[in-house]
Amino acid sequence: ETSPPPVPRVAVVVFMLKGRSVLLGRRRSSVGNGTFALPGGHLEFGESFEECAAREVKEETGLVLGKVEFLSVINNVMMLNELKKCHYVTIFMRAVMDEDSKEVAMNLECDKCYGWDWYEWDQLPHPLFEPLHNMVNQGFNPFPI
Ligand code: 8DG
Ligand code: MG
Ligand code: MG
Repeated sequence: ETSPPPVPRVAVVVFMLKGRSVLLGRRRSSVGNGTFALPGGHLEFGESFEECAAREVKEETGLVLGKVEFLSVINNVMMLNELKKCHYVTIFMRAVMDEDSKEVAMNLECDKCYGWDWYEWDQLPHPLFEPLHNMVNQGFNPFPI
């Protein structure tokens, strides 16, 4: 009954790019269940954005990141239901994979994700996870050129 007051949290998510494709997974979560989202998660105490990006991608997909770059940040407040909101400051990073890399994204957290796959930027699946959907709709493009 006496839940602590809600606070904003920091999340780090990663645009994994390969050719013109991006890595997305269908969420298995009370937040955005069934929607397609980037790999990522909560910033831990003392971590850099780069460290958090590499850790979350490794934990969720097994992929090992090389160079990781900062891309953008959003302040994202989502209604969970009529009474409850969640608030994330989400840091978007980018990691470019070798286009002909044969490395496979494994679904290492089956309880949180239905599986990972590469999707062409021009043919993104839907529904996209709300914060990602909003960025794409505003014309955001994660590719270097
Ligand atoms: P953790 O326990 O591993 O730290 O967390 P997680 O279970 O991996 O958290 P998450 O839900 O995957 O990510 C944390 C929050 O980040 C999520 O609830 C909302 C915010 N977020 C966005 N956009 C995206 C996105 O595209 N993908 C992911 N995974 N999270 C996102 O704002
Ligand atoms: Mg995680
Ligand atoms: Mg996650």
